[in-house]
Amino acid sequence: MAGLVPESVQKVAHAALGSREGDKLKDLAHNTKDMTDKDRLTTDYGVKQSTADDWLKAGSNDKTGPLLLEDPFARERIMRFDHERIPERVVHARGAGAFGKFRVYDGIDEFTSAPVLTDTSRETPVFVRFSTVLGSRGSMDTARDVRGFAVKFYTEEGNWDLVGNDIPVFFIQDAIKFPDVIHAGKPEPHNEVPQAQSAHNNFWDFQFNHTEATHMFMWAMSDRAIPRSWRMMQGFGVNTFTLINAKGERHFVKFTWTPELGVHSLVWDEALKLGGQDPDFHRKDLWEAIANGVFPKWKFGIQAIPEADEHKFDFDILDATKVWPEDLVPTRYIGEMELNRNPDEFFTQVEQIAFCTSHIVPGIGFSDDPLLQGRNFSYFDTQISRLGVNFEELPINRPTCPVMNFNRDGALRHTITRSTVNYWPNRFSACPPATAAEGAYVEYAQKVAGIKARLRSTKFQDHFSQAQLFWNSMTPIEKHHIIAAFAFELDHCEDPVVYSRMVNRLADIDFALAQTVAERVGGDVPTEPGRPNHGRRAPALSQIEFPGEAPTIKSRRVAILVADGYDAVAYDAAYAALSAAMAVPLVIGPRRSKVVAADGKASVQPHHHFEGFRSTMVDAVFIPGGAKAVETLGKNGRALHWVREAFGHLKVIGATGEAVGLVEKAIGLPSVAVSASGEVQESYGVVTIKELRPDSLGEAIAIAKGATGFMEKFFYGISQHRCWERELAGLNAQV
Ligand code: HDE
Repeated sequence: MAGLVPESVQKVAHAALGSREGDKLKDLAHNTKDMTDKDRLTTDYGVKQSTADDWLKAGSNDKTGPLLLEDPFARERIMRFDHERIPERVVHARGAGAFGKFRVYDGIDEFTSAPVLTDTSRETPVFVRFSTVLGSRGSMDTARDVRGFAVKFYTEEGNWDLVGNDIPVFFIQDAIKFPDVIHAGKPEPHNEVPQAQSAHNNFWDFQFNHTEATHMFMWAMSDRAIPRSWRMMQGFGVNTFTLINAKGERHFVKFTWTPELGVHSLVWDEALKLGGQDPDFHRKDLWEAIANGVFPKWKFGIQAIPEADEHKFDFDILDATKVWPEDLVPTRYIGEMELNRNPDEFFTQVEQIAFCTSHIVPGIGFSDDPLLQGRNFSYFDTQISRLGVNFEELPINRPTCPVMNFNRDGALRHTITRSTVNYWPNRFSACPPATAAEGAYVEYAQKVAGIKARLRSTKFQDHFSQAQLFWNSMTPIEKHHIIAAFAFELDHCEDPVVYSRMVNRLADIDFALAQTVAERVGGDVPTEPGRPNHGRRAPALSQIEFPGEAPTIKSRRVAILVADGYDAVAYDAAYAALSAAMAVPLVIGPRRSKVVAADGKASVQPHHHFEGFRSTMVDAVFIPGGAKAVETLGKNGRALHWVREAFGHLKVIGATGEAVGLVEKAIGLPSVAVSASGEVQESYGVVTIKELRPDSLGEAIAIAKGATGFMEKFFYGISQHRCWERELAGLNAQV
């Protein structure tokens, strides 16, 4: 039955079944049922039900009569419904995820004995969940927030959970502070306001009171906190882990994911609007890309430091508020992850997946990072209150390798272990511990010495150097965004103590930053720097300067605006070229019913109309000419707003023929040179031409800098994500 079982899901599932990637799918198949028209409605205990509509009553055809409590069908339905919810995650409640596979292409035997990182012939199934941190389960996807990036590798040696974020550092150094930082960020206790926002008194009060948070809040005010897509974010393990090789040597490591599509963000105004216009923007984006076969990919990288070099840096390498700058410890990319299958059911897969940082496999170890060690306790503990003590038995969580032990009972245990003994040692030698040769996890024999005290080593005390390094490494446009973010956030703090102190804190990072923000939010404008800026930079921290992959417009949404009388030739040419480049053309018209072209023959049924779908939901806009169409669009306030808003959000706009005048009218800026000349013209990301004909396209559209053709220039602009020159020139209309 078409539509009953999601088709996209099934296609990839079947393709994967013969591979190691398919091991998890095969495993899940034991618990997966397809609902079909052959099924008949039953109770949970298997008895067929004659109706789903009427509760058993004592009445007659003239009189309905009271409901009978005896009705087991009705009671089961209501009781099951009453208990449908489980506690949402105490943080990272809002999220979604997908299945995929991981493969290492540059095995790192010199660092680890873990086959998942050494065996290049292996494919490891994964499930990844992305999330925001502060909002509750129904909150908007585009809030300014850190994004979770949690990966469960179903390895042949057991599950490895790498529970990371899209920002490489964290607010606090010691896990004991976690309840404080989260309480301060979540809605305030007296009125449960605001939802999914850091823009409030308590959040910034905490930041001021914890100088260790300085580096992290700079990242949180940067564009990293408003990603365009989960597919366009980096992921970081944040904590320092260790790798142990076959010779028993240990390295400290940090793990990184880098997306194939580049690292890109929304602009703030857009993020705010999307929160209302499409609160599911990110989860739909991931679903749509996978359903369309444009599978998101990330390269997997490691930074490694030999154990002997632990103390050679001017920061503590176990401090989660510090990055390991790439000029000191370069990232080596060794593997790739692809997400290629949407979940079958949200609750049983995305909501019930349970990550534990304590889940590692032989060859991988922890470090004495005081945040990581606390996390290792917390995640396991929280799953017990969310899902119960048998959470590892849930289909999405259970490993694909054998599991056998003497853990027993507890709520909702459902593995039936046949044995007369449930302890070790036992007279049958049943289920003995494994030897190292059999693959047992053997702890690294780490020397431990010291006093028992509540301490933090001296190097943990430097809270500003890397905050300055981050600020110094930003491009002018990124700095501009950070200033605007502080101005927004502190404007939402009503308590003058909070915003004036914070403004002064900014002077510890950069004097000009502090002055500009103080002027905007009303704190006392600092008269001198809090501390000197060391002036060092690390360009890889900038997402604009970050070395990108080959430019691509794969999976980018491009709106084509039409009305009756549109130029069908230009439309067809653009639509075909966009589809060939694996972009997603979306036709937007004044209505969703048929729109007829200028030649009176061609027609199109728009995907959406101007009111229903907004410019915030696309990456670029194309408008084919056609005198009548352009006249109609020019009289439609919402259509004009579409163009003006897309321009304000720095999106590339392509227009041909009469549509060039429409763009001119909408943006009304003489400094953007717009003309419908025979030649291709480009001005601040507005690409125009008099006539777009298929023969002006050439065979394949090369997406490269310096391209000259109309479509080439338009595509290159889209591949660059946004036209930053427009913002730098102060041309983005405040929409
Ligand atoms: Fe978490 N974190 N965290 N966290 N975290 C949770 O576990 C915690 C931290 C991260 O998609 C909880 O299953 C402590 C850093 C992600 O299911 C909880 C500390 C990083 C997710 C918890 C941290 C993260 C969580 C709540 C300070 C980046 C979502 C629900 C020591 C490396 C995983 C749950 C998912 C979830 C505790 C700090 C990432 C309460 C105590 C640093 C991506 O156990």
